[in-house]
Amino acid sequence: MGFKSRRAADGRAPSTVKPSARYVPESMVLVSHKLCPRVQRPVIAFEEKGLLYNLEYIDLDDKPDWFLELSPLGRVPILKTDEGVLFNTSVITDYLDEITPEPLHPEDPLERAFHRSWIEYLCNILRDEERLERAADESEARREVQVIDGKLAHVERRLGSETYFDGEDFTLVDAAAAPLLQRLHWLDELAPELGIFENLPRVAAWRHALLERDSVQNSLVPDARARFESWLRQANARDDGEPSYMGARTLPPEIEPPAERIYPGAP
Ligand SMILES: N[C@@H](CCC(=O)N[C@@H](CS)C(=O)NCC(=O)O)C(=O)O
Repeated sequence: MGFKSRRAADGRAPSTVKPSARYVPESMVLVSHKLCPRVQRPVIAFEEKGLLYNLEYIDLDDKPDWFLELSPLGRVPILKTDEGVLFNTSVITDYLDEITPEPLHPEDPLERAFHRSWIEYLCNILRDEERLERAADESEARREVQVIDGKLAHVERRLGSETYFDGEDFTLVDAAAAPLLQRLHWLDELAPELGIFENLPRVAAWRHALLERDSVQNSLVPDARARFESWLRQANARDDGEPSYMGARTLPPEIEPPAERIYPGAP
């Protein structure tokens, strides 16, 4: 562990978001896994606000005893505080948004509730995306894409022609969509024949706007793409030990990043 800033030892790019060096309480530590899409949401919020934060990674294959003691669900992310542990991504992100300046949630309670509804909706699609990662063959992959397409069609109808979910200002809905759209973007590059974004022009444009954003780029470890592809190649991506459809589409690099399992998430 240790104090991590945007210029952290893990090599993430220096942020150009905001110059102010403000801190969340130093005793607060966000605990996660290097490829966890869920932890990206609070990290993106920190980055957007130009805050420095503590981030600690654990190995989900070998969960430390202290983590199992702290985390009732045994899942990341958790936020350690002096007074206890928070253990749900939405709860953690909302709390951090509330205790720091420049809220990324709308002020109006009903608007805020609309945003929270869409955040939950988008987060649940991560589970479909994870199924697509593990699809055995092209027909299974196409079925998963159909499910994702059907769900994102609702988002497509909700999006306007502006840059972000709710106009030109970045909100926590954008922070929630970014990890999902990042992974779908990687999968789209690996398997363009599946046409993941084909029927979703607004979602596709939103994806590009989000992936270009500094805060989103800084929410990934530098070798995230290589780690993701390594995960896709792992035999344990599927129960029968065969590489998944997506895994077979990756080109093994000469030096593999350390193999780490990613565990299917849950809402
Ligand atoms: N609803 C939870 C889901 C968390 C979750 O599924 N985390 C995954 C990593 S992204 C995890 O810890 N999996 C390990 C396991 O289930 O053992 C949240 O949003 O915080």
